[in-house]
Amino acid sequence: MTSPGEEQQVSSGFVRSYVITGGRGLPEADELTLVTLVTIAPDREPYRNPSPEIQAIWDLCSGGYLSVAEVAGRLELPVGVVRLLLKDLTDQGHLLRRKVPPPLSSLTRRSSRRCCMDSRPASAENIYVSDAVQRAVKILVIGHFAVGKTTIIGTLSEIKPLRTEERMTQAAADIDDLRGAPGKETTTVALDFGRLTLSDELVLYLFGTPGQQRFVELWEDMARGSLGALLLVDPARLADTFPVIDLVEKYGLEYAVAVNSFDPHTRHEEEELREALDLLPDTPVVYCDARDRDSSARTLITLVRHLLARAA
Ligand SMILES: Nc1nc2c(ncn2[C@@H]2O[C@H](COP(=O)(O)OP(=O)(O)OP(=O)(O)O)[C@@H](O)[C@H]2O)c(=O)[nH]1
Ligand SMILES: [Mg+2]
Repeated sequence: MTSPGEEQQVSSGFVRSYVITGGRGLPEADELTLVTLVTIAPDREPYRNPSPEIQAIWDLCSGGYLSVAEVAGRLELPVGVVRLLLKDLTDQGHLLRRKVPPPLSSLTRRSSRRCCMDSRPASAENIYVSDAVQRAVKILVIGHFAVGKTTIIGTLSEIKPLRTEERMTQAAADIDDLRGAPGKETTTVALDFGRLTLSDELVLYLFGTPGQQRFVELWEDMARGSLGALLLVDPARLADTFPVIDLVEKYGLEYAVAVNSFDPHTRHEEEELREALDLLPDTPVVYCDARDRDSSARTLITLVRHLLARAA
């Protein structure tokens, strides 16, 4: 707390966001979701005297389509700030966007069959989504602390996994250390994410979402518009998964359970695990090694098939 007359300190990130946005309120997430694909329209003339951030977005987005989250991750800017700057570019007619994510039923069975197995790591030179891709969807990779979320995203992603920051209000202030910024009403949480092209037309973004109850506000944002979730479980720490399942069910997410066994000696039988986690009979359970690409790909295919079956 600051005493009267004492100057408030704020974090450099907070100041930076404020300066870049000119203190304007950030746009609603619905306007430009994390997975909206954007590019600079080919016929547009570059700005005169752009800010460094607009220039950086212009340069990055002139090469092809990228998701909003990728723009934020690559430029190391908070996603809210990037949304605001992209909205400005849209209002001025500089930006093209791909469609909003499709309803689940429009995903083809072909997509699920070809999922992962066809995808090749993007070359170092080509960071952009293929021109043929019309749609991007979001899948959450969820689980308790240190269960392998970042690992499985890194294993599956065709691009080097990225990080972006999401804002949260003070819900977590008593846990997160806000002493450097008294009076600050928001805190940020880092999300790591990767990309996987599922078919010629469809790209999937995997977002690692922390499972602690204090991130509930983040969940509201992340669950909206997501296709479903991969729930990572360490069988040696089953109790840590209960609150995560509560969150998944609270937000009505379809999910598959991926058992990421750290200790090969702690092998729970599937029935035992289902009972312990109180799973519905049709919730898929897959044993996987988050470090192994084939194993992780099989797990993701199981989830996508489950989502398709649910949507049918
Ligand atoms: N033995 C083993 N180690 C793993 C496996 N998956 C992940 N790890 C390791 O476990 C540690 C935690 O994995 P992360 O991927 O960082 O877990 P996380 O869920 O992203 O962790 P937080 O984001 O901190 O909650 C890392 O050191 C990984 O290398 C696995 O299947 N087996
Ligand atoms: Mg992580």
